[in-house]
Order: sequence, then C-alpha cells, then structure tokens
Amino acid sequence: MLNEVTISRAIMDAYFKKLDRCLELDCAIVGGGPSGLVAGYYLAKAGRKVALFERKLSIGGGVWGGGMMFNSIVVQEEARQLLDEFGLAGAVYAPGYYVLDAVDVTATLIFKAVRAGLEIFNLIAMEDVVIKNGRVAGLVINWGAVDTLKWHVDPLTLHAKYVLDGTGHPANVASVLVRKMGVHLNTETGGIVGEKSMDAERGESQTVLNTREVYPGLFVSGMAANAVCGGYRMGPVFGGMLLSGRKAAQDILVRL
Ligand code: 48H
Repeated sequence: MLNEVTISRAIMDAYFKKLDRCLELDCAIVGGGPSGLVAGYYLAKAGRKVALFERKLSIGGGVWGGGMMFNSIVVQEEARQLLDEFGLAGAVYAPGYYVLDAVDVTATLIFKAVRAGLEIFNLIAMEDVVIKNGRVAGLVINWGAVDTLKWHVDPLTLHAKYVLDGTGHPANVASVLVRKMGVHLNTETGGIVGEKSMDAERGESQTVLNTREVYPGLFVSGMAANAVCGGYRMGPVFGGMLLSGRKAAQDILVRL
C-alpha cells in the first residue's frame, strides 16, 4: 500500500539533503541557459562542487524558443567540437551551419550536465550576492515565486568560491553587484557597458572574449558577458553560448 506521507518524507529528505550539500560550493551558477549549463557540465565533470540556480520552473533559458518561437537553433562550425562532446549531431544546412532541434538541444544539455554531477535547483532565484574581503563569495537566494511576486520574505545564503552570472541579457548578478556596491568592474568603462544591436559574426566571437572574471569571485558568461562587457547580439545562433560556457568553466577551474 502506498503511503502518501512516506512519499512526502522522501521528497523533503532528498531536497533538504541536496540543499544542505550545496550551501558551500566551489562554484554557484546563476541561470539555466545554455552557457550556464555547459559551464556546469564541465565543472562537474572535473569533479568540482557546483550547483546551478534557475528562477523559472524550466531549465534551458532561451534555447527552447529557437528563433521567434520556431523551435530550431543554428550552431556554427566553430562550436562543432561542443556538439560532438554532447552527442548532438545536427543537420548541415549550409557549409558551417548546423541546424538542431531546440528541444533536443535543451534536453541534452540538461541531461549531460545532471549526469556529470551538476546539482540543479529550479524555482530558486539569486536576489543578491555575498561580499567578503572585497570579493563575491556566495549567493543570497529566495524562491523564484517570491522574487517574481516581490513579496517581503527574507532569503537564505550560501557560500561559493566563485559565482558565474549566466542570467542572459539582464546580467542580473553583475547588475545587483554594481547597483548595491558601486564597484569597479573589469570592463572598458569599469561599469556595465551594455549590450549592442545585432551583428551575429561579431556578437558570437565577443561572447567568448567577454567571458571573464569581471570582479573578484564573479565570472560572466553568455549574453550576460556581452551585456556587461559590451558585445553585439547575435540572434538564434548558439555556438558562442556553448563556447562561452566551456571557457567560463576552464577559467574557473584554473582559479580553483
Ligand atoms: C536565477 C535567473 C535570474 C536570477 C535570470 O538567457 P539565457 O538563455 O542565458 P545564456 O546567456 O546562456 O543564453 C543566451 C541565449 O539564450 C540568448 O538569449 C541569445 C543567444 N540571444 C541572442 C539575441 O540576439 O537575443 O538563460 C538565462 C537564465 C534564464 O533561464 C533566466 O530565467 C535565468 O537565467 N535567470 N535565474 N536567478 N536572478 N535571472
């Protein structure tokens, strides 16, 4: 006979054990888009203690929607190695252009990252960062619903040696750091430079170049890297997001 209370206890025990494991991390990733997922995959594969926090119910960020809700995406030749790493074939549409099913890509990134050991928390939002000795040293988190509804509920806190801002266009982690602490970032202007209009070629290479530590303890990846460091947007071509995630992981691994 199934006991409903046993089911409840199983869920609560499993969740609290997972949350407890993740209160002290090597790296806390904010945002479950492609760059965050790829970074989490490589960090977990390297044996690091890494967790990803996503405000929404679904993980995957902007991949699901493809281009204007046509749920296919394009990945260019430069990121072919990443497609191979994740076992994503893609169809050659034109030389150097691979077209992939957005649902397949999202599901595969999540599957591979989780199986590599990335702990994923959906429905949890970063609302602030922890500052210790002039560096970002963790996250202040709350339920995504609390964040969305703007309810007055105090948060919980976790420590992390590094934080990765993978929150896409709004660059929410870097933004809160600048807004509250008035710090100087490792960017051309020292502040958040802001995303530029469309230029796919330049935007893609800038996404990788802009992936870096912008403040002690805080890295940026994906569209957040372009928003913070000032890069062009590129539309639904995703090679740069995948390469950015890998670069963020490689750079964080060197520091760790
Ligand atoms: C927890 C949060 C918070 C928060 C936001 O936008 P994403 O898909 O991220 P990237 O940078 O890996 O990929 C960008 C890509 O999807 C894209 O938008 C492209 C290529 N655009 C080009 C163009 O021209 O428009 O995902 C970011 C995730 C989302 O799921 C958010 O819900 C989440 O971050 N997030 N999670 N706490 N405070 N803020």
